[in-house]
Amino acid sequence: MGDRLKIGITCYPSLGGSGVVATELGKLLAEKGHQVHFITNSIPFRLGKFQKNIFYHEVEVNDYYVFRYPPYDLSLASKMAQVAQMQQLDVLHVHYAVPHAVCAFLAKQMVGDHLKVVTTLHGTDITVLAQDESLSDIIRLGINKSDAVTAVSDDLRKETRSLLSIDKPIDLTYNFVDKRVYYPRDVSGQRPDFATPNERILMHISNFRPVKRVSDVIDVFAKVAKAMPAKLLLVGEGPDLPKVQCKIKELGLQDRVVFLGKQDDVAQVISLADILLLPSEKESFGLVALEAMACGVPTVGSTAGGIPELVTHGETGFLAPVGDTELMGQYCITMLSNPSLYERFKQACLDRARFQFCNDLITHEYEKIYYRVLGKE
Ligand code: GMT
Repeated sequence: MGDRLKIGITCYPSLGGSGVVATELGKLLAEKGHQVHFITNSIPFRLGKFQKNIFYHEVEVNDYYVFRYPPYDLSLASKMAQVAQMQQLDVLHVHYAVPHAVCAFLAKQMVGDHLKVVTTLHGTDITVLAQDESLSDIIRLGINKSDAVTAVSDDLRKETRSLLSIDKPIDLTYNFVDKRVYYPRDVSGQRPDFATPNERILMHISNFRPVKRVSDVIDVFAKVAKAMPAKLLLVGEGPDLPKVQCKIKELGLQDRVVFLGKQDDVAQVISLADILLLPSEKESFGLVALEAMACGVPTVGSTAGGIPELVTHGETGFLAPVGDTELMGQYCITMLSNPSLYERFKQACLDRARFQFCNDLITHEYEKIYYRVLGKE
């Protein structure tokens, strides 16, 4: 164990927790001396500045006129095989089963069995797509043909086994945050732009898809705003945004809610908040709650999916059943009206993020998996 490896990483490179985790992992592996080759259709948005040991190979789709639909999956599989051969990759680590695990399997068929495939399941690839019968067999194939499969929570592991009848062992490898980036930032210069000293700030960050239940965020906030001076900062954009805007207007909360749109420097933005709201219908992990936790911000949210594995109810936040906005609102009020309780939660957040979900720990877990599939334990 300890050899420098050549690792190919494929993920969805645009916004989304799986893309963030895959990119951050690649950067950390490169820092540890491994050679990392991103094989994606555009530069991963968090890749940032030039860094030694990191390479990017763009997947270009052949839009030949006979194709009704350009075959992205075949282009990706071919590119994976080409890069694996040219760069002599040891491992292809793909994030998201569809289509990445299947493309990696095809690449392995072209390159040979010495190329090992590790698939990380992130959530919607299983919780939504695997329920579609037209896709479940191919998702199962991708998983079964991977040399190792990891899931970002135990809940997702269980769901994968039951939905797809998978017997193969699945490693539990939680998501992580880089502690050099996620820590309580000094926001004393920015906070006055959003709230007066006596106002509390609640925040929600997501892609505003229905699964995030942003409408519940507004209901929770409305309850809190009745009890104390408060502001709600909404970060991100997505399909439910217009609906949410209407609801805010209907409830007469326009002066209390600020839309920040998409933001890159999440650690700085999250540090403005007193509480993060995450009332999702489904959430295999909830990376944003970890980002908040690492900045010392407790979460109030739902008990959906893997959230309870991340947020310890009564210690680093409070969780209620999906849709119970009354209880979530009450939890926020309890926390915000009791400064010593709030301080305890804040400290527990910092400790839990640092010790349980630290970048060093989780990067090492992935390295162990790579060495295991390569027989280099
Ligand atoms: O939640 C999303 O809408 C994005 C999605 C993704 O593919 O990036 O997030 C999934 O993966 C994240 C990283 O592992 C998890 O933190 C999210 O909980 C998971 N989303 C769902 O399960 C709905």
